[in-house]
Amino acid sequence: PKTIYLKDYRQPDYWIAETHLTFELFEDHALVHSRLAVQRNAEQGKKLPPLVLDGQQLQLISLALDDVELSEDSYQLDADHLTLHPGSAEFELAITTRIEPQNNTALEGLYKSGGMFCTQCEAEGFRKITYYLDRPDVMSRFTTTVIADRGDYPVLLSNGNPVASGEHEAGRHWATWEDPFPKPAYLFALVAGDLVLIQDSFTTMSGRDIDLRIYVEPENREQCGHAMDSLKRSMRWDEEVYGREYDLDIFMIVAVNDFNMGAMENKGLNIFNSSCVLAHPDTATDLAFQRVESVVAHEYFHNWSGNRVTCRDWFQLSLKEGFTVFRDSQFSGDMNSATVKRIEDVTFLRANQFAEDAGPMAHPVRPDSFIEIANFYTLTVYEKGSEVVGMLHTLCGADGFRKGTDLYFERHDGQAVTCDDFVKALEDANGLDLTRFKRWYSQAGTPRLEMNGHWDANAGEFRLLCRQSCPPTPGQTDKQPLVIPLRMALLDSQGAEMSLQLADETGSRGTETVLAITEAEQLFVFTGLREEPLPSLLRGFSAPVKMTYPYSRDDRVFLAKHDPDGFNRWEAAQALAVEVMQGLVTMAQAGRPLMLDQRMVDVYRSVLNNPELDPAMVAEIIRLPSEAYMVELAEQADIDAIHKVRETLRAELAQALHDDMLAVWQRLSVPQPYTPDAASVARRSLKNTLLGYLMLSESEEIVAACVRQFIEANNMTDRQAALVALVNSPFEEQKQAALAEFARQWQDYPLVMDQWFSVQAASGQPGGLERVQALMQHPAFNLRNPNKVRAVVGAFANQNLVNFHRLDGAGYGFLADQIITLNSLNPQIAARLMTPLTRWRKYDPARQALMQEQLQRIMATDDLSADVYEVVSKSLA
Ligand code: BAL
Ligand code: ZN
Repeated sequence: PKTIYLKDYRQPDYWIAETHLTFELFEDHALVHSRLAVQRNAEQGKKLPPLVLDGQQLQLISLALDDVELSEDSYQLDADHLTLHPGSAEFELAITTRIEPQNNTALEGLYKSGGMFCTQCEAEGFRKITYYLDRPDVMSRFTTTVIADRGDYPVLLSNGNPVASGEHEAGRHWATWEDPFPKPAYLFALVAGDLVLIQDSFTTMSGRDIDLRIYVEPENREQCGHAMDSLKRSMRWDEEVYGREYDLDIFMIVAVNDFNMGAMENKGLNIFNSSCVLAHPDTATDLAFQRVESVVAHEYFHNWSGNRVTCRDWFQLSLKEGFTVFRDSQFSGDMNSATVKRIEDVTFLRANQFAEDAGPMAHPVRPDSFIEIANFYTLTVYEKGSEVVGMLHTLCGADGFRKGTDLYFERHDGQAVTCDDFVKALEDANGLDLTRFKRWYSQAGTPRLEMNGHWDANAGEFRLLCRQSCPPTPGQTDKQPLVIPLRMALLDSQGAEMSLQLADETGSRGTETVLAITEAEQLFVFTGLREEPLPSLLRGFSAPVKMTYPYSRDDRVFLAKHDPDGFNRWEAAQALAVEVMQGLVTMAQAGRPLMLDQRMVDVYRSVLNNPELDPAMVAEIIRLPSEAYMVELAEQADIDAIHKVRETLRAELAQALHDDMLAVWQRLSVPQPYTPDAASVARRSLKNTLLGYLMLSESEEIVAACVRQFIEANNMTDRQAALVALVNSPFEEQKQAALAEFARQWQDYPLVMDQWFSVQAASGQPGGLERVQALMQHPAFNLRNPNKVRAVVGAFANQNLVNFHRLDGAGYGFLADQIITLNSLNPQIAARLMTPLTRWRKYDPARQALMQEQLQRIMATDDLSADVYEVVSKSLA
């Protein structure tokens, strides 16, 4: 496989002004007729170069240039391209290809999911439909006609507005769609199926009525209300916060069961993994509801940040993804609790993206090279990309950021642009120079920010010394200083924020400020202080860095109780827990008894008994750092010790805080009618977090209450939380009864069964691998369905660390087996499953050797896909 470099980017030789597609869909094949209006790209010179179209796994049926059929000796075909030699600068190309959607298990291009036809073209799926210039800078006006059997496929959809439809002979019918907005092929979509429609409408800020439609299989009709509501709120929010109005007359979402990603923002026709659309209180947890809300918002927001303004090339993927993740995070924060949302995002980033940034697949937010672009839909491009946009928002301020995005959308509407263009718009709108800041786009690795403070009582000065560095990453050894926005305050001995006056400035900065750290080493001197302050640093996690400051444990306790900033109160409690757990890991490794630091009990008790705190915040604060995060923080991770320490600490906390936890839990457990509002979600979150702790007491009353909650719950959040608690308990009889009852009740609901699978696959109870192997034999399991693979294999390898990393290496062998099988079925999913094996350097020599052995076994597999090859070869490099 070939490496593609950003530095080699050049404009295409030809443009495609218009694309007319006709799909004839049959059960055993599809015919795709395309008519392309092609023009020479004048900027590339006058000479006529060959036209090289992308195409893979296609059978070429016919090819005509300006209505003249081309003979086989006038063009060249290879596995990836069709090359022909135009005689003029402007011409029409007519191509017919034959494909077999029913055999497409990779779920890229046109494929069948259950009884419906659907597409996934990002990044490079369109070339599996027809020969085309399949690159995001080629934007074309599409007209699409779909022809299929009316009985089996009454609904025929594509991008844009419906313009005509009719009947053909033999029970077939057709529909034509016209998309007035030029778009790259990756935004093309088609759906044909027997679907029901949930319809609503939205009046835009300029008074246009938009027809909103969600299409699902008939049995899911009742599960679309939340997605529709989320869509309408997203549309309003984008108008209010970004001034962005929807453009077509119709906006459609289709739910599909077999889908590699969460969802796809095709113009006017979003195609969703059903897990990101369907939500009903009986079948979906609060977490699932939140995911639906954020994914619906994300895909909708892409209409501007992605579709109206798209990417010049795939190296710029974060231009649309980082920005859109930032926008959906802002939206979720506005809809719920902004602080809790930030805590969730930071927790996820630190446990997962930081690990990616420290591993063999580390790459900049704007990668320099790739072998397979599908491998770069990563946490770095998405989540770190969003952090980079968030820092720009911090540096410009909310108003300045809005001015910048207004300019960006105005300047680049209808264009395919770069991350530099995005930053330039922010610079121009705000009169800023962000040259140094842009290193965030080109430099991989998680920066370290070492902070130190010095109090000069005589001068009333507090000196804050910042030192930044960044560890080497593959292909990048020399790192440059970045611009790091540090949101901070200084607290007095009562926890109140002090007035901030920098020695080299005249005006005061109020009581909270953002320091721009731009140098490898930088000193900030705060003056006019009447007492020694305790700094509250990196509030809201204002930069994606690993920050250290020599806080004592007592400092952390103080901050956890008194910092006026909610995020940093949580952060202090987390940091305290991390420090305590790291200490306990050392004790466990030395075979010493594990002694609990009473200060943790003290913090948790004060939080539990603080009636002012949002219950969702309490739940976040008393949740111990995950095993994955502890692994990420460790130089060499001892997963057995980490697991033991975390479980022991949870049990000790449950015991020490039993009465407090029980009192709060009982108060929250009073039966109430189900409501989905944020306050109720917060209460359920805390109640179920406490149930998890209380179950550790192994008291029969609690177990009985847990079983009761499982049986009597009026919503899936409570039912599933009870199931999780039982599955992770030693109460075998109750556990098996609950699992059997759950499966009996929900066997016909694939998404609910996904939960049933993942609860078991992720359980750290002994025998995890055998459990997972048995689950794969269950009739509801299907290796061809990505959701099932994620629920069983993914949950086991990513969340069940203690079982996955068992010392005999059987967990690694199992994962490698699945990757090898999936390599030929669905390379994208196979490559995604590689992640846990890429982290082999984190573990002890024995495990390292076992993981490498499996990587080598994968590497030696015949017909390795480019997707898997890239990850495995980089992991072994
Ligand atoms: N563009 C791929 C799916 C998403 O990020 O929205
Ligand atoms: Zn996206």
